[in-house]
Amino acid sequence: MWAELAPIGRHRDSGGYRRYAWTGADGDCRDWFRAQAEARGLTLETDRNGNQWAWLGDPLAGDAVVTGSHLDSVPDGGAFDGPLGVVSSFAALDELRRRGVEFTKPLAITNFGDEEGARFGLACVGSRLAAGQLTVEAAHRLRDAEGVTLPQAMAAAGYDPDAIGPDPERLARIGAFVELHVEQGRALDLTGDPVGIASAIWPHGRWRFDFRGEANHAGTTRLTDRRDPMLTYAETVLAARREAELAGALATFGKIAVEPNGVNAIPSLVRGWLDSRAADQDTLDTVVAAVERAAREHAERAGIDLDVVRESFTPVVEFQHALRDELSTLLKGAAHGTGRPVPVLGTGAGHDAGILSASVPTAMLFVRNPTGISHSPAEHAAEDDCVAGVTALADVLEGLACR
Ligand code: HGY
Ligand code: MN
Ligand code: MN
Repeated sequence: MWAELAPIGRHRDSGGYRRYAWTGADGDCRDWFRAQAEARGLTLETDRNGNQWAWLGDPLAGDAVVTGSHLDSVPDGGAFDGPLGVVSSFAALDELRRRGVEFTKPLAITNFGDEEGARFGLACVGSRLAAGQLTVEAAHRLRDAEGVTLPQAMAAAGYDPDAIGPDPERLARIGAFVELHVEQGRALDLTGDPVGIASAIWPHGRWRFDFRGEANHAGTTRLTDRRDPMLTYAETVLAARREAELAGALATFGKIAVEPNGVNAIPSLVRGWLDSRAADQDTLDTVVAAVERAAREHAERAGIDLDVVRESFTPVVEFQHALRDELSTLLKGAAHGTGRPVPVLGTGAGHDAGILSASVPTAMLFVRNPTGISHSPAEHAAEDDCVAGVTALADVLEGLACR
């Protein structure tokens, strides 16, 4: 399965993945998902928002146990973020069939669309739409860097953008959603565990800073005559790092767009995107407010116009304690190579499970990432740890859905 998925959307020079929502690579990933579902005799459904569901048993029976993740990537992302959860879900089903278990509840494996928000800027579009956390109007307003809107992109991929919307009946039929995901930090590497259980997801968001100055000639405009937005942007990036350090939080300016983006032209506009995260909402609010204040002070002094727009936001997620503890119980003991309880850990990375936790009981399993590197072609997990993840997921699914 892994070998068939690996080449899809992989960039030949960077080795990273460019599987953006509703592009050809996304379509190829969806075709791969369909083939895996059909090869296992599962009934494939694509819901109104384009999320894929591979069912074993009657989807309408209710109290379903659902597992899965996403297949889309960040620009030049790694092979594991998302795909490890989907491949492990199919592999765990294969393992359960080998064990000869009898399912007492419907089981579904999912591929949630556009989890990374790499193309349209909003994270978890597929699961947010399903959970009613993104309005149809707001979704229709999303547009990519080329100005292509989400409806245009969906239609071009053969999906009906007017069909999207909340799916409460579908979510009401889910008894538990468990997402396996490669860890995007080094906690399990430090504790020496192949598998972990999620406790919480930090609150996090994305804010777009638009710095507007005055375009001019780089070779003839005196420094004192300039209104250069790049300087104000640079001051803001440094302020973000300072404020995050002060607060023990995280702040990243990882994406920038410059107009006109000419080597010999003073920019008229610099757009910078801030990704900020913190263990609690107050800290996050404090950091973002401090960064915006610093940006406005610098802009004021330099005669630069500034607009700040919050483009994506996810409040803190505390995974449901009963399900979290049930996973701990199901994974107790030497079955997972260490003989001690599987560690429970928080994360700063967002996931579909985090979005769905507002609607259904959800839990997450993490697989050790020896370097902690993610959102990079260097992202890696050892095969033994991935197998331990499949075994753990199979144990969890057996405990939740089988006699
Ligand atoms: O940004 C995140 O935390 C996730 O990878 N979407
Ligand atoms: Mn990711
Ligand atoms: Mn992910």
